[in-house]
Amino acid sequence: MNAYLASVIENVKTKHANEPEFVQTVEEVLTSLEPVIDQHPEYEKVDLLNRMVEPERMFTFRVCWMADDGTWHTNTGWRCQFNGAIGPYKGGLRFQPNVYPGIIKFLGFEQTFKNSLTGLPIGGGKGGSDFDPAGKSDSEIMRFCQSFMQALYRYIGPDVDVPAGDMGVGAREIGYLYGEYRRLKGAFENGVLTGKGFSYGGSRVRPEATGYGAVYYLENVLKHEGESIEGKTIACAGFGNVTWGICKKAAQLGAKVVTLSGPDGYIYDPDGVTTKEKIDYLVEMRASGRNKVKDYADKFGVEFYPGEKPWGVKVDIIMPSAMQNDVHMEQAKKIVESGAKYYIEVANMPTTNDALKFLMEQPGIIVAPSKAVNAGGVATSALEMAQNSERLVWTEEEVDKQLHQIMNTIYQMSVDAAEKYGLGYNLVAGANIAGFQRVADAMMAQGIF
Ligand code: 2IT
Repeated sequence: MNAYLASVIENVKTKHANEPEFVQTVEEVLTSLEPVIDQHPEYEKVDLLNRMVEPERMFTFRVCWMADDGTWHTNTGWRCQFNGAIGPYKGGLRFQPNVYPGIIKFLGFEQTFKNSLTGLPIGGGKGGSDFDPAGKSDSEIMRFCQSFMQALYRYIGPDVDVPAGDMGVGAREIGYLYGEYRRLKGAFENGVLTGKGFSYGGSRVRPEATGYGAVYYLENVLKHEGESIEGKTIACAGFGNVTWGICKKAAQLGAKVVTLSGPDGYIYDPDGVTTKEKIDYLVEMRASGRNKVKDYADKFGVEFYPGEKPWGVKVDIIMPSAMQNDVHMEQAKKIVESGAKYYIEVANMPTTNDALKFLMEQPGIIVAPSKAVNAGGVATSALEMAQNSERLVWTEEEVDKQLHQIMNTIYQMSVDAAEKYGLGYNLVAGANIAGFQRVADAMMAQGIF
């Protein structure tokens, strides 16, 4: 391997030994940049890569909140402003008990490349808390969000850093967060957050955008193989906002999602999650806070497999859309045995590096990376920012059209970037290279700091 690249990866491994998820994403991304670094000695000359793997800044703050029974609780909050070279920091907030700096940094690093790929002016950021929303009442969630924003508001702003949702943070939480921001600032600066409700500046199609974008990207991959999405079966994971959007768009286009998963196992619905009743039920399941996919099996009388993952079920397309490191080597082997031809990552870093490499080596499988496939979410967030700053509202058709175009462009840019560097049809390396190029150009132009 290129000696400079190897030394940067080594630095990160040493410095972040207690943050394996961050090491994992840095290793995955930097490895695929090898031909670029080989051909561009100017990056090594100014040690660009060690700057790229170091967040510009990161805040840690205390978040205290009162439970309904009057007891007080203390959590930790974080916001990582990873890279602002091409625009205000942009990225979601994740509320989940396993959140710690390693998760926030991995997500912030991925976000930097993903946001660059959208072609829109957004830098990379991420934040969250180790707060567990499961089983919390609506008033507990509101008090937590208000307290979180009391700490966060001084670091963000429409031209500074624009958070959004991620796991555990949906439209309800964004509403409470924005209400507190508005109260503190005494101004209607709604461009400070995206994923807002439509009544106070949210964008049409933002709720569906990640899932729709993933399907638009998938259509490009299928077209390359001379295939169409109609009649295809899809295995998804999770049952949150992203999976919901995939089910909805796939159903519109005549395909069907046949698996969903949760922490309790997975369900197999041979008819597909295709009717309005089934698709709407996903929203209800998520809102219930129970976090159990078995509810779907109980309601619609389909098979539930406790404690298992859906990888290995016979389908045409695999879309891991739940969370990081959902697919390890063991699941990757099952996927290969199942004969699926398309492995389309959707969640952030859903595949371990060894499993990803293994899948990419299989001649019969086409692999697409999440930072391209799920970029429609944040791209539509950027469209929300544009509408907020222009003080106007675009129609559903307008937003959807732009989202569709952006996804087509992301796909094409990835294809072209890999080809330019002699890597053939490699969507994974192509996305990393294309995402890197724009941030690198901007950093080089702005001088060293
Ligand atoms: O992972 C992601 O891209 C998000 N959670 C959405 C970020 C955003 O700012 O819309």
